[in-house]
Amino acid sequence: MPQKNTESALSPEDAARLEAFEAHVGKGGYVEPKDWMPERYRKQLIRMMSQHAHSEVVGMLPEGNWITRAPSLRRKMVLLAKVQDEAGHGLYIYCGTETLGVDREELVEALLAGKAKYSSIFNYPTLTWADIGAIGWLVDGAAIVNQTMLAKASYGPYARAMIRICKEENFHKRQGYEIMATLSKGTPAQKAMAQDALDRWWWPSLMMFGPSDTNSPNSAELIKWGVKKKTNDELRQRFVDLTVPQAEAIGLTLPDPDLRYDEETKHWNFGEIDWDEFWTVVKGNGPCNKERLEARRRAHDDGAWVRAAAEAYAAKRNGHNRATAA
Ligand code: FAQ
Repeated sequence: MPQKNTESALSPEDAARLEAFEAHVGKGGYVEPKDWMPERYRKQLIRMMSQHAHSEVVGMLPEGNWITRAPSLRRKMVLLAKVQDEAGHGLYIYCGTETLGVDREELVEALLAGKAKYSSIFNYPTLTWADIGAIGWLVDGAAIVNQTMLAKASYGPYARAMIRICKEENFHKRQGYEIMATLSKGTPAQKAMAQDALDRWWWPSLMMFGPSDTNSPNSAELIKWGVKKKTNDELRQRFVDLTVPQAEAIGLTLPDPDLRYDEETKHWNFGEIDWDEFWTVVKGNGPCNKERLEARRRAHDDGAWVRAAAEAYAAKRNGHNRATAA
């Protein structure tokens, strides 16, 4: 797979800076917003962090669907809190992205125009209550595996955001696993509902980790610069290894006839991922892509008055502060 270009035609001064930068991140050093960084590093981070922020925000939609239909008050409160957490993660990561000199409005416009990517996983429908359990267990579970690595990323604001976010994702994962465990111990119909949700969410969850290493154009550069510490396939494998015993513990079966434990490698081998499905979803043609973007656009329009009010309030406060300082 061809790698993306790094820096082209550098001045001798920038070449020396690049060398020092690479030595610094190579030793595990952090990069802060005001530090010198290669333009390409900045662009890569803006790409990755904005996609991540969009994912958190779009990711509220599949679960948000079930807030009014949660089966008890307790479940409703927990789900509400989780969905609100995802909004917070999105805002937190947008703030982190802004430290790289990009405007949040620009990023949001790209999302609403359908030009920006967000995680493929959020383009699948939530058909039953068990899907809420499957999302918490698998989607948040996958996010934790990925984000625990990103908590050591070389860009300081991103790494710090991940530390806080991972703590909340752990709670999300537990609430999802608990829903699945409860359903699995319930009536045959409840258990069947949990199994059906697992059958539908398993493969899309594996796709969250991105294309296989041989087809991942960004990985080599991100690893060289310490943004990613592990490859897509390494993280996917870790997720499978962690999840197989969890499924067994609650009596559910992962929908993969090729799943086998390899005594030598101490890893679970798994079947082939349907990459055609992955790219179809990434390119905007998954089951819910259009619905998700329409919902985001509607929410953005409906929230226009809040943004206008916040700006008017900030302008008033600024005027007041200037007047009291004079
Ligand atoms: N979906 O070269 P690579 C969450 C794109 S948060 C869509 O391997 P890279 C919490 C990729 O962007 C979930 N597109 O890319 C939650 C690239 O396109 P580009 C989000 C994908 O960056 C839970 C192209 O394919 N997490 O779940 C996907 O090295 C519940 C080639 O790929 C993050 O964003 C995909 N799955 O690795 C919220 C974590 N995979 O930009 C609500 C941060 C790849 O060149 C409810 N991001 N692509 O046009 C990452 O770790 C990485 O960016 C990867 C992709 C691993 C996603």
